[in-house]
Amino acid sequence: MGLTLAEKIIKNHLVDGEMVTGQEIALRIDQTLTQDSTGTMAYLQLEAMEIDKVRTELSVSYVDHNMLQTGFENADDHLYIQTVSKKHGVLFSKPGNGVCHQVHVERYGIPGKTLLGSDSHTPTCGGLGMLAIGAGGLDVAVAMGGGAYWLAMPRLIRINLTGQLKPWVSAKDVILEVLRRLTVKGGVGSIIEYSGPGIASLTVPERATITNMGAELGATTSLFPSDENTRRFLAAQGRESDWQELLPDPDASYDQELTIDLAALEPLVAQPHSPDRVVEVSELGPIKIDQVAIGSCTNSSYMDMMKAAAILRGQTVHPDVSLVIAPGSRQVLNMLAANGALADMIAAGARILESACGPCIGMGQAPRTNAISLRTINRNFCGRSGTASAQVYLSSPEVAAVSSITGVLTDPSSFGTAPEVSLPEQYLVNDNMMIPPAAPGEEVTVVRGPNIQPFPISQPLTGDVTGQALIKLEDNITTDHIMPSNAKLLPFRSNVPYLADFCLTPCDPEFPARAKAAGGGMIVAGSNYGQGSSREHAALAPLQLGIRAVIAKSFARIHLANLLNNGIVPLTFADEADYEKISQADELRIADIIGQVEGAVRGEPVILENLSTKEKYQCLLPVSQRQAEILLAGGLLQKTRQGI
Ligand code: MIC
Ligand code: SF4
Repeated sequence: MGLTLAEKIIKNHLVDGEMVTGQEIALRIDQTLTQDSTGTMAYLQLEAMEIDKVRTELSVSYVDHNMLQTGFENADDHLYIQTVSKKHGVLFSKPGNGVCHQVHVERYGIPGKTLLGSDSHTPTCGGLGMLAIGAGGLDVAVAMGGGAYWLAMPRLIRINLTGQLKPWVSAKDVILEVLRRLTVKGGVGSIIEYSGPGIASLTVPERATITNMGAELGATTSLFPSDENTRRFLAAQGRESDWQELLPDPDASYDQELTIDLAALEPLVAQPHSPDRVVEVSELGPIKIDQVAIGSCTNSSYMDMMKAAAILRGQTVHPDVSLVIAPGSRQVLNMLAANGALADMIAAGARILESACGPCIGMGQAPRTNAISLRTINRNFCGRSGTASAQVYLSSPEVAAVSSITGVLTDPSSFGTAPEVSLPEQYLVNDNMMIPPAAPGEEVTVVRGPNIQPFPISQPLTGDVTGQALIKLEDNITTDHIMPSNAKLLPFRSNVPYLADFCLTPCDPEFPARAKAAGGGMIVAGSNYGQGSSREHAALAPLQLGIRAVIAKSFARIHLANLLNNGIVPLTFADEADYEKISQADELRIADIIGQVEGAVRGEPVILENLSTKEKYQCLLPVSQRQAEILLAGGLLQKTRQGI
């Protein structure tokens, strides 16, 4: 039988295991990327593992998240990352050069290669036919050191695209439709491959919008074939030599298939506070809007920006709307400046932000109390904008730009002729904000500011694991709940002790104090616990507070790996009904952790005792021998130090 696209790339990079769904496989990683908000931790871990020089084909370190320099912290971290990158052989992208995923698609992604990034939206490069996976910083640090990346062989989902998008409907609507159908849990444990006649009409930047938001489906990654459109894009970036054709075999088989008729799609919008609460714009009607934000790694390409500029040309932003625009990269910004499109945006009354994540991660532009904010970003989790009471809607740049003029949520098809923007023949290439690593023999001093504090390292697990159920949480808790990120907290990503005082506070402001008073304990959660970001801080902050185990109905992939990598026991209920039987403050015990983890490797259940109710629950810990050793050692760093 033929191979799917993902299977072809996996087969070429397989260093251990077999391509059997659910079995652990190890992949050779060709490229890595880090960004600053997860990067400081990744490089501290790289240093702790005593890795001298990276052993990948290419490792790039971006600064794009922690860009507001309201104190010394972010600037200190930038300098740490720049110097540590230089020392260890990592290419450094200066602040202002752009959002990591946008720049990586433009300048470095290569069809058929593997990319591991310390950011959940790393699959953006899947738009180029690259197997691009998001992971925690520690996994990326291991990959930088030449180590393989381990994961359970995903299921394969094929999304067959037919037809062609109507005017005013764009790539964002395609992925919002997928989210509407599959939900934020629908991609967990899966790789999504796009195919069918419809893909011929989608350029690489449009495909990248779609693969980017595969992260919101919980997918391991998403992929488009590498075809003539890919060649054209790479040629326009002056990188045609990076192109190779890469298509699935015609007789490849998939675990699940669905078809989307592009011609049948209408402009869509995701309602607060989840990216899968998708409805047609026309269904919601003219909701009054306070803020519009166009940008983020989902929708900040040159083509997206040109569409927004064309809509804004000769218009005026509604008096009650604040329109903020963050072009995704310096390449995009420079091209908009050169061709006059930037002037059209400015003339219409847009507030132009630097090329960075910005509002997407609450780094500035927090909207007013109770605001309605319409954004082209990928996540509308509660509080992520920096304003707890704000209601964030997600849409395409077309819907966002038109609505910024009308002042209300507007189906753009009522706005006249849709702008036609095609892929440029030639992008403006200027890599002078990329700082190369040190030449052989060149001395580099790594500069560490006072904001960099030691991070917690878990101890080997022995005896019984005991503790109170410190909090009981519902389904779909995001990493933005576990470790909130905004302009006030992001500067402390290299200071876990400080961050820990904010852990889970959106769910319960008393949680950190309670955890500290109890000397640590356990977390009980619903399904899809830890969806969203790759931030390892969502494991490190609980670790700092003494959390020893998380018992959930199910976990999101990256967060599960982050818990294991940090020696926190992640259990799922064998019978979800047992979730109801645990109350906050119940005393819990996992007796004989070593014996039970070893049993789990053989497929035996782990018994969780509720000492308060005298009940026992069967739980699952789906770990391989390798993962069991990591967990028992107290995490991957400990295990790596012991030498695996
Ligand atoms: C996000 O979009 O949530 C982030 C901020 O890019 C995160 C990384 C982080 O928390 O630093 C992600 O997606 O992994
Ligand atoms: Fe940055 Fe937002 Fe993309 Fe995360 S989702 S990388 S914060 S632009």
